[in-house]
Amino acid sequence: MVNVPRAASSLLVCLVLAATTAFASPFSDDLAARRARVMERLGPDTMLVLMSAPARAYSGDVDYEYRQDSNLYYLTGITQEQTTLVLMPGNASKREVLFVKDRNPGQEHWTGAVLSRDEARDQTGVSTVLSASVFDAFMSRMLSRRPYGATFDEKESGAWFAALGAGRARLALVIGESELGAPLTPPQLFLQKVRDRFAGFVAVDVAPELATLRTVKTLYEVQTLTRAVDISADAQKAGMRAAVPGAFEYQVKAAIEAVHRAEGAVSTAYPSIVASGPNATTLHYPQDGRQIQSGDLVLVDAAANFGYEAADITRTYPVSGTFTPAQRDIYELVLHAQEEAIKVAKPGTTLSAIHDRTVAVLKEGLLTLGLIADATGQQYAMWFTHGTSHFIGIDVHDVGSNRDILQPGMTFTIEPGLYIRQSVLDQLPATDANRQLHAALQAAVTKYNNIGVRIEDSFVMEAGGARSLSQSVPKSVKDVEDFMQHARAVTAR
Ligand SMILES: [Mn+2]
Repeated sequence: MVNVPRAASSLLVCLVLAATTAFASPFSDDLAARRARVMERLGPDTMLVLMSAPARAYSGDVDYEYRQDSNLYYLTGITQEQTTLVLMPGNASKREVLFVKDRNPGQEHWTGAVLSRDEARDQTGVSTVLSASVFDAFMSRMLSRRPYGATFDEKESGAWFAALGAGRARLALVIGESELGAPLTPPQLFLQKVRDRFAGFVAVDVAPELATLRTVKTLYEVQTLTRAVDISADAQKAGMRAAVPGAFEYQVKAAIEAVHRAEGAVSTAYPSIVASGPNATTLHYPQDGRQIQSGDLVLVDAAANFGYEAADITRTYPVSGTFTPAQRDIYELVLHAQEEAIKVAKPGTTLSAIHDRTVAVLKEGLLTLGLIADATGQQYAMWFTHGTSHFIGIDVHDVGSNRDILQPGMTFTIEPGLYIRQSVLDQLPATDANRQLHAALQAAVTKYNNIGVRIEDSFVMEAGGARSLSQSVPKSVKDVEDFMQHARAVTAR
């Protein structure tokens, strides 16, 4: 709705200003606004250098599917390798410079089209696009206060040169943590090189700054994520239809991922989890070869990456159409915990507070079910073994901290779960207190053993509270059972 007049006015601008003007789109407008916010925060003494992710080998000379660095994608939308963005907020007019690899028709015959510099300019809204082959020369000039070409001279880049001369220049990179023994990342290698050769600047890690910006989503991002969640919701329902007794987990997974691709998703947002029966007690169950048995619960944690926004949805459902009483006890407790957590998810609170509320509800319920003997301590953590929430966005576990104050535009999950495994009791350290605990809980653990339930939705924070984007996937006991009974009837025909 908002996009229609913006696109129309961009078209007029392009027609009037002719071919030299980049063709703006709602996406490139949003990218330009993101870069403007970054530059405002960095200030005129800073130069930002953001590098693309390296390609990674899968087997021999075959690479994994390429995945762009999330921060570079956030500011450029470019999904090809050998891309570098340089922002110089102090420059007179050319404050954004993009370096892209050169086109090469011979290579493109093998591996597909590469963006021309004009295409890169149109997609990103960055007006100065140079060849990746001149990046080193450009940086050498800029870091030694010498002009580059006819454009980046004293008049254009004087503020940066002055900052370097005065020793107050800041070179901003995504530096991150560096573990001894771990290979250096491209920005770490770059920093090593320029530190040896040039002076007058300090290196600063820009990751926290970018994280602060990325946690509050733009309208464009929320719209894109909403589409990612819609696709994922359709896929979850396809999975529920496919999960009949006798089907293999991989068949359910295939049904889900077919919907992702058919509706235009780039990929899954993370490896799909289809865990039937006891496999549901493995949080990130990676296999998919078990044949689903009648009476099983199936836990499906699967969602799509659409336009580099990652949805995240989990549902757990009975393949025979009806929860057993024991399955239902656990399911209703997890669902109740999620409902109570959603009530406290308002602007001004934190993911940490949402987790605390979830834990309180789970403790109360676990005590009632006999799965813990004491609700005041940490016994609940035998069965609830992960956090309740994380931010979602370009990364499925997106940037941001559990202590960030939640505000409108933030997107996150609420995903309580319970996983009942006999081995947890059996592995308690052999103390007198634990022997008593084991005896007290054994009957309930026998009753609920091998039941794993997780319920997860994707939310956007709004002024009035958290709004679920994934509510179209059945979730109440009645809705799930209705859907499964109907889905099975349809399949049986
Ligand atoms: Mn999640």
